Amino acid sequence: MAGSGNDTEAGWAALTALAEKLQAPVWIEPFGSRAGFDQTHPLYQGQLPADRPRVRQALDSTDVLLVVGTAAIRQYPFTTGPLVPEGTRVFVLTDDAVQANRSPAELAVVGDPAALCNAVTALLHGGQAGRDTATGGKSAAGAAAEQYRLPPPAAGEPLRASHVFELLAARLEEDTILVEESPSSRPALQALVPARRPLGFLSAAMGGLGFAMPASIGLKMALPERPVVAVVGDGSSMYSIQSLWTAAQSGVGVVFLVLANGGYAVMDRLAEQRDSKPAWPSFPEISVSTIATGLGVSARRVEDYSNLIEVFDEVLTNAARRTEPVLLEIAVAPDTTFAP
Ligand SMILES: Cc1ncc(C[n+]2csc(CCOP(=O)(O)OP(=O)(O)O)c2C)c(N)n1
Repeated sequence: MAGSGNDTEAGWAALTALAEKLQAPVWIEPFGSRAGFDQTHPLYQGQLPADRPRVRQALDSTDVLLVVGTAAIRQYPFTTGPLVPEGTRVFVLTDDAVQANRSPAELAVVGDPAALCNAVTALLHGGQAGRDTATGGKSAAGAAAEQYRLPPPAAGEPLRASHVFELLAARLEEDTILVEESPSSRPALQALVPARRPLGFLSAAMGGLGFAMPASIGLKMALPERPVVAVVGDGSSMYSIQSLWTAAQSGVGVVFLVLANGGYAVMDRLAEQRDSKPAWPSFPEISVSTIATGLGVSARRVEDYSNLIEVFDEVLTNAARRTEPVLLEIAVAPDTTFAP
């Protein structure tokens, strides 16, 4: 399991070499802040689920879980029972002593994850290739992407987050930095839009809202040669919306995609899972594109699939070279399920 602490060129290379030598499946950690592994690699399995029963299911028949660059294993929300299947041995390599200390692992080694992976690879003898992956040779990442893929909406049907992500994935340049703050659709985003370079994915681990908009502006200022795309829920966008003014004033070419489902969908789903009615209102009247315009950022609202294709083709072509921010408020239907 690759963690955010492995998200360096050296970390990706070292873990790839180790995984390939073992022909071992590679997951990324639940709710990670960064990718830690090439999400288009054939051994990549997707994001490990965030609750224990599904972790045990995903790791069924796994003899050893090697955790690289994070703690074992972030969970949300809490469920009872063992973290891993009976008999699965857990080892951790991390440069963070706190992560090592809180990991229920047989052994945790503190040091640079890339150097530690390389040391493990050097200890292995050849001849391990040919082992089946955890899914019998079929990638769980491919299956997860399949689960979220949708046919285009029929006439009169609303857009869904998955439509947006599929169109996005087909257009993003390989070195794009994708900044995520779209709580209810994060699982679909992770399944459909793979990180292909270190720093290809960035998020506030565990979801404190208000990070993505200013973080994406700072990233584009620090790394102007890379395209920066922020995918933000309409509710989340309201936590630091004033940062758009800075992007406009300083000429920072971030592409902001605001998924406008008119409410706090993830909170609504969590309330339903506890058999209670949401105590907070929805907000279909909030117009993020109007607010953005008022803050000096060029903004449009998109409601239609073919219009979205046109606008994406225009806005995402040569996104690296943008010197002005742009915001697209994309109307989507709220997701009706949530299982991170
Ligand atoms: C600072 C902060 N306040 C409140 C929350 C609780 N919270 C988590 S998700 C969420 C709603 C996010 O809404 P939106 O961005 O529209 O995404 P959706 O759930 O609709 O996908 C809230 C209020 C939080 N995580 N951080």
